[in-house]
Amino acid sequence: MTEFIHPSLDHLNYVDLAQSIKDWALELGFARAAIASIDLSHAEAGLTQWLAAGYHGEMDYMARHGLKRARPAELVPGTLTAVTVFMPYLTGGVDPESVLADTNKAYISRYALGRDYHKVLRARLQQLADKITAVIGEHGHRVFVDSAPILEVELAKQGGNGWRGKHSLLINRDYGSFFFLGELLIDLPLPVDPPLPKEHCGKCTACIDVCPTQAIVAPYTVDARRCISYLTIELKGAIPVEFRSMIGNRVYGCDDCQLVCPWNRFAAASPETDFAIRHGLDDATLLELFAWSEQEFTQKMAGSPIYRIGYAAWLRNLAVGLGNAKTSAEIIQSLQARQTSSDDMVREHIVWALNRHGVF
Ligand code: B12
Ligand code: SF4
Ligand code: SF4
Repeated sequence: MTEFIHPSLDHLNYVDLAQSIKDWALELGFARAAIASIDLSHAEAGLTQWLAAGYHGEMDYMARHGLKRARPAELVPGTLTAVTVFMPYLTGGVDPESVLADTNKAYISRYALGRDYHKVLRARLQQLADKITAVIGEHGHRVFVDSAPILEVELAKQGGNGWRGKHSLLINRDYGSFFFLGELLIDLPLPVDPPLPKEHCGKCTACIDVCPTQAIVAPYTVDARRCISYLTIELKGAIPVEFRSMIGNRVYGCDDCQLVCPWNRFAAASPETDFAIRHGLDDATLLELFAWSEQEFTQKMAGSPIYRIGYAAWLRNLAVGLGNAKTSAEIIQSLQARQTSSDDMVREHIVWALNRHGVF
């Protein structure tokens, strides 16, 4: 590894610095790091069309920054390049397919079984920025992890960390797609890595075909309003009735388009202890989670990405799952026990679920 101290940025050997940054990123636990050009002008038309079609639904923040999302230098003045990284999150646990197949179980997206990734990735990227500062001195930079303002997949693709699958997510030959992306926008003219010469989806359309709600409306284009991830995580109010039966037992996010992808067949487990499964969330039953009090939810989900949706949306999602489960006296009783819930939105989902079990 190249380690060096330069007294002034003018004399930097940027090629060595870029290599060192990538080495440090791997030492900090990222699986891959690349330097990406911040010219995303090719993505502007796609972004504009996506927003114009209303595919962002109620995610107003997606439209708020307009084309700045494709123009990092307008978002953070002085930005010249982006360090783009990813970190895998699978940590083993029960086979996802068996959980999806059991209507009594609650399927929670595999990224949300452990500690909130925003905190984990942001802290590591900040450590990377601090390391660069320690070596070259003060410089302009800003860390991004899943924040709405920038097109993260486009940046990762641009730096050659993978290609965009037809489900719209980034895929890497060696790691599949079960990873989080993060970036460091930086004011250094680092030599950029090229995008991959080609993508590797070929004629496959498995992700489009498997999507329970037909949310992938065209290759590379997701209508968020139909996506179970949006319906169970981003949407604050009632889940439109037309989607409830299609959601099945997916109570927080959805992984179907990634589970079916051939590139994920050999996805390796993440060594990150922060992503270790908490509270048996990989294999919990709908009934046990539905029985949690608000206090239990708050205590158990503290530090988890699930905390963000709040108790009402949690019960809403579980009620939909229970409505889709095989009818049993236990399920009907537990739904009835919560019918006095103070939240109108939750109550309406419970009534829907009871109706599905023939209770009117
Ligand atoms: C909003 C958002 C969502 C929305 C919308 C998803 C979407 N596909 O746009 C919802 C809530 C549905 C969602 C769901 C999920 N998300 Co999300 N999401 C984001 C977020 C914040 C912004 C994405 C965005 O800008 N969308 C808007 C559209 C315009 O962007 P786009 O898809 O890149 O659109 C381009 C293409 O459509 C392209 N295009 C249009 N037509 C054509 C045609 C061709 C031929 C080509 C090549 C391209 C093309 O042009 C557009 C502009 O570049 C990013 C983080 C970030 N800041 O980037 C995470 C992010 C994309 N999500 C992530 C994850 C993990 C998920 C889920 C897997 C979570 C889950 N398990 O439930 C699901 C997967 C659903 C899916 N198939 O996309 C990860 C993906 C990691 C990876 N491997 O790529 C990200 C990067 C977060 C992170 N930091 O790790 N997400
Ligand atoms: S996450 Fe689920 S609902 Fe969303 S696009 Fe993928 S398969 Fe469809
Ligand atoms: S399932 Fe097939 S089309 Fe979809 S991302 Fe994977 S390889 Fe590409």
